[in-house]
Amino acid sequence: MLIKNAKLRGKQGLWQILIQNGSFVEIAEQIAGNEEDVLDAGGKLVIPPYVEPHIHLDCVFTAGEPRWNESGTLFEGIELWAERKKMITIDDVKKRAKKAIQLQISQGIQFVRSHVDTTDPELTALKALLEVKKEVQEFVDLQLVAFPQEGILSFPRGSELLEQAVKLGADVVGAIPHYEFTREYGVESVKIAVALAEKYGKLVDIHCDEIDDPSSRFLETVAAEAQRLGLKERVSASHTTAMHSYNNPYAHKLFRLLQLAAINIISCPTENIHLQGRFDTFPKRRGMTRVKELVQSNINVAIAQDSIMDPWYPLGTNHPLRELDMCIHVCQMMGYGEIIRSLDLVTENGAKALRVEHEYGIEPGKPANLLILDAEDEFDAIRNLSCVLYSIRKGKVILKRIPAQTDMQRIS
Ligand code: 17E
Ligand code: FE2
Repeated sequence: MLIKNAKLRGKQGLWQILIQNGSFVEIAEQIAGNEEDVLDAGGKLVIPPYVEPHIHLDCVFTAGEPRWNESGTLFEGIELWAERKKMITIDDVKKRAKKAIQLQISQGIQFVRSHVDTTDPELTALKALLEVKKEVQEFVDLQLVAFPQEGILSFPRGSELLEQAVKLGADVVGAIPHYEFTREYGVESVKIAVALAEKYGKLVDIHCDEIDDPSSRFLETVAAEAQRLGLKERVSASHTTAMHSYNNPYAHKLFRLLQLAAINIISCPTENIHLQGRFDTFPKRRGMTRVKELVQSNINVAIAQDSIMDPWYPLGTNHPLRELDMCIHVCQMMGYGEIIRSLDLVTENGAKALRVEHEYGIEPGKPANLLILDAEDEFDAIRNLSCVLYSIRKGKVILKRIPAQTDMQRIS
């Protein structure tokens, strides 16, 4: 296949992209021959697929079951999920997760990391999602995080279940230190998760400091463990919303450690603008991590949806540009260059966090995964929340969209 008239990020003019046997072969302004299988991008922006680095596929489409979260807090969400969790079956989880993955495909997402609750003696959700992972691999790469929603040390057999989940096939080990009964349990839980990942050669992704408590400082523990063991990008910290409430001198000190440790931060803009600040009167904190300052400090930040209609968040379309839109507004990343560069947060930075860079990017030799957006450039895409016209995976068109047409009279 030859894609013609493609705009590429950071490059002037229009480009041609040659794909053979599912891989990129050549990217040049003019490529001779190949007149048969031609796709005209029409001057639109071609980018690598979107990455969804943090979603809870076991919980999707359960909002309102058994009740809606009326307080809008993380804590009511966890209580409601504990009730809904008692009713899950393999079939129930698979159906809901596949519906969400279909939605992700429709948005141009091809790489997904999902957390899966392991605080269930049967590990039903994990067993279901391990099946789903195989069944959808033609369309998305799915990583699974063993995520102890109700704690490692604060839930009966929490640690044992976590290890069992890794043995069953989870790719990543999680923890939730800010939710453990005590600060000491929190610190210990991070150490357990990192040690487990080390033992089995897995990645780490910690739900970290998702609370408006300025004394929730588990990110320093995560980063210090990563630094001590030299794990770097193999470790991610998700949410880190307490950072919004840290005093600036402490944040300054923490940033040095984050730079040294070189871990990833995953922020969930719509989720946390909704869940945080719920115990404030006025002024209300925004409760998002410091994305702008992290990016300025060269720390890898990716942004994520987190929830689709679950006990924590009632909405969710998994449109990466909607998440990005929320992020650049809340974090005031609205300089022209900031807007242009921010597309990295839903593409390359996510690929780095998921450790899939070797198969990611429009470069000769890599799998031919790409999107054609209905946009001229990044600015246009972000301003208009542009849709995906084509999603191509390993050289195969897996999505083609014709945008809705509007007929209206012209003003003079
Ligand atoms: N679990 C959690 O601890 N935090 C969240 N934001 C979600 C699930 C969605
Ligand atoms: Fe989460």
